[in-house]
Amino acid sequence: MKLSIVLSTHAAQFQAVAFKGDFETNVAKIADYGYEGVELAIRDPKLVNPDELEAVVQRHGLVVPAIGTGQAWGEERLSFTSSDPAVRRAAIERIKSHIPLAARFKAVVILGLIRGITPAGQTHEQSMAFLVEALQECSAAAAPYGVRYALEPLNRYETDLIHTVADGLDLIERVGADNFGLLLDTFHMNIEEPSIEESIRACGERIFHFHVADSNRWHPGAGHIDFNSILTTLFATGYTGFVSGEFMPKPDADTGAKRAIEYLRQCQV
Ligand code: LER
Ligand code: MN
Repeated sequence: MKLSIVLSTHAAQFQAVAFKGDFETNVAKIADYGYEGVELAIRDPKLVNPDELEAVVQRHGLVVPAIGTGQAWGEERLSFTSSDPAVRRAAIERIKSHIPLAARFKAVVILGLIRGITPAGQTHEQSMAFLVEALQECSAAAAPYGVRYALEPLNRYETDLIHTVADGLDLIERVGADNFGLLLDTFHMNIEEPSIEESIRACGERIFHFHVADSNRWHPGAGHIDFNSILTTLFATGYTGFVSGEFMPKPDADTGAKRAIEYLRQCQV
């Protein structure tokens, strides 16, 4: 099992990012704890120096399996489903601007809250139409570079759009692009899926990335999710990607990161 953990390149408000602050210090710690990868949360690729980023990550022997984009919603309210065409355009351009960095790292680009939330006065149907259109444009732009997008079903308290694998599979059907799939996150699945294992099997080859947090969004092992069963099911689909820790810095970031790897390494998968 290849393990990574989420790290923000800049200070972020998102609570479930364990590591915030000095980038290289955190990369060094993550490598030291035994992780093989670091998932980077990047609000805007313009704000990072790709050569420096690559040098730091390589210096510590890590790879970048995925790039998170949600801070563009969290800090700037960019969204694929805004009723304002200028905001939708900015969101699409922002997401396309991740392509060169993702190609360099062979990383999947994560689409979480950039999908937005249906604004007052707009129908769900209209939001879905905007979403499909945006995803088709982004997927077509990324395909020549071998870059893939993974949309993450999120729980009902974060958005009204795409809560489950079933919703995600319908969306995949509508988007119709081979480089568009899903990111499954055990925290959200525990809230929304009737059976986490059944949904993993249903998603199969369209699982492009995988987040782990326990039921309370602490590190795996701190709640009641059955990771032995879930990870066994995940790898039985033929999944060869990373299992990436995205959990709250509880009791603190370092302890959470150490406990997560210790717990996941002893899972029988
Ligand atoms: C991001 O990966 C995530 O899981 C969401 O909860 C962000 O809002
Ligand atoms: Mn997640």
